[in-house]
Amino acid sequence: MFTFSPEKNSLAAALLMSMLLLSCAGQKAVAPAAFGPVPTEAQLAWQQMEFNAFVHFNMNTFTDKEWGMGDEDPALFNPTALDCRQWASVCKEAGMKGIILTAKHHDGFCLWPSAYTEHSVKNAPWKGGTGDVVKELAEACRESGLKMGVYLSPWDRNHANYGQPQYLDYFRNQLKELLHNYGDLFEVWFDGANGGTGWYGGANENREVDRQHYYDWENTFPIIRQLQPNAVIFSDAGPDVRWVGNENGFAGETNWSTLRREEFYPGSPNYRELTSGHEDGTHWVPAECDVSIRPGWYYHPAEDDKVKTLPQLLDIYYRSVGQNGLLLLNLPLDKRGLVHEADAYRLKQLGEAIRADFSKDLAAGKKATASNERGKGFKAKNALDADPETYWATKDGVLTASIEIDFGKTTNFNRLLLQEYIRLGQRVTNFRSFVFKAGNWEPLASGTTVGYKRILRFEDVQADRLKIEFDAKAPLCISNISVYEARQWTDQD
Ligand code: FUL
Repeated sequence: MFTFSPEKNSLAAALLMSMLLLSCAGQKAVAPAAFGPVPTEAQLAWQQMEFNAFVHFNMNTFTDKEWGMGDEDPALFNPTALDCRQWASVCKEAGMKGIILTAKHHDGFCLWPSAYTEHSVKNAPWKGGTGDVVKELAEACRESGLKMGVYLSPWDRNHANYGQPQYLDYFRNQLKELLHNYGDLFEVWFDGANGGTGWYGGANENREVDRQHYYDWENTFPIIRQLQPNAVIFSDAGPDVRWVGNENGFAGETNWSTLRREEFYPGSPNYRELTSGHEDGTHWVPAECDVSIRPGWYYHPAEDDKVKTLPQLLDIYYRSVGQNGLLLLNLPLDKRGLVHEADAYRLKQLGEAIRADFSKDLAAGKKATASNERGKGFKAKNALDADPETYWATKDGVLTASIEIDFGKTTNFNRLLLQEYIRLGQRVTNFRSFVFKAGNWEPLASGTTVGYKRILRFEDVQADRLKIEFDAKAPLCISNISVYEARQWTDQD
């Protein structure tokens, strides 16, 4: 039976109160609401790959051309030592995470034995017509833990029906073969070069197409969604991943992953806007920066001494991955069907340099204080842990805030790496960094957008405190701030 006792009751009240206080102290603040367009899981996984290989290997390799007319004899395709495992191992050593192969370029020659054309490896002397490069690459990628993607040129200078509606059935049938028969693909790549002169089954004429409407993309994309739901679709206009608007591998210093997507189509004339995206973009369409390790996309013996230098490649890395883009670095395979020794050597150097420069984060776990914190679960220290899923966030309405990092000792560094928690959208419009010297905060480096990743390069600086101020369009969500001491690399390294 319950009897009233004043002592017992006040004890219970005190207990209840302390439990309440404890649970309040332990309660995580509410996460910021998503802002604007946000990435899908497939787009996020793609962005986190950061650095992939493009492989141009096809009929052009054997004719020493960049674009074939479509009348090339399949008998010309005869690699003497094709080895997809060699490609995969070179790519792995370079730190790449996936390989996209030109399964069919503009000349229409197919690297797989398509049932819909005679213009393929099945009529080549290579392996007596039983070879399938796409299959061999799929196996090599699977073995080495790389992901695979395919480039299927919409423009086909071999096909008699190109330019007519019937060609679309052919194109979609080929797409289905690629999507069906080779396991998981991470990306499907559609080129913006479309229409013009070609062999076209012997017609040898000029065939212009209405780039915006001819391909009826709205009815092609669902085939990919259905057969490869985890793949992203690339073209000038996305829908998932956009071309960066140049073939130098450079994203804009201001680079929004958002785009007014409806204003573009593959081959649209306003492509220069793709370099920076649109701050007021309606869709999440991050930039992919494609560039070749040599002047050409295809292998030409005359370019054996024109492989980009290590400093050039590192510059490309900083202007793509370091500017909120993904780097798609092209390897023109040689007539043997191998990555040429000169390219393989440079890629090994590149992988070593990137690994060495980003091996030791000098800000990791250091003391961080922020001018504003949203509350428990969103503290400044989250930006200095190694966990990409935790982030420092500010309160609703706080759009400018700073974070101070105390290294605890004088530290030499020359790189600053910033990342936003992009699952909730892209928010930062400007940032400024400072180091504390002789009693003053001296300006260091500044920039505009951050997005998934932004890396700033500057001369060596020695400091024991670093401060970064951000302006954003919505509460800040900064998942990572890192500081590194990178080397000056040369080709001799
Ligand atoms: C261009 C093509 O015309 C080139 O041949 C190459 O494939 C490059 C990646 O895209 O638009």
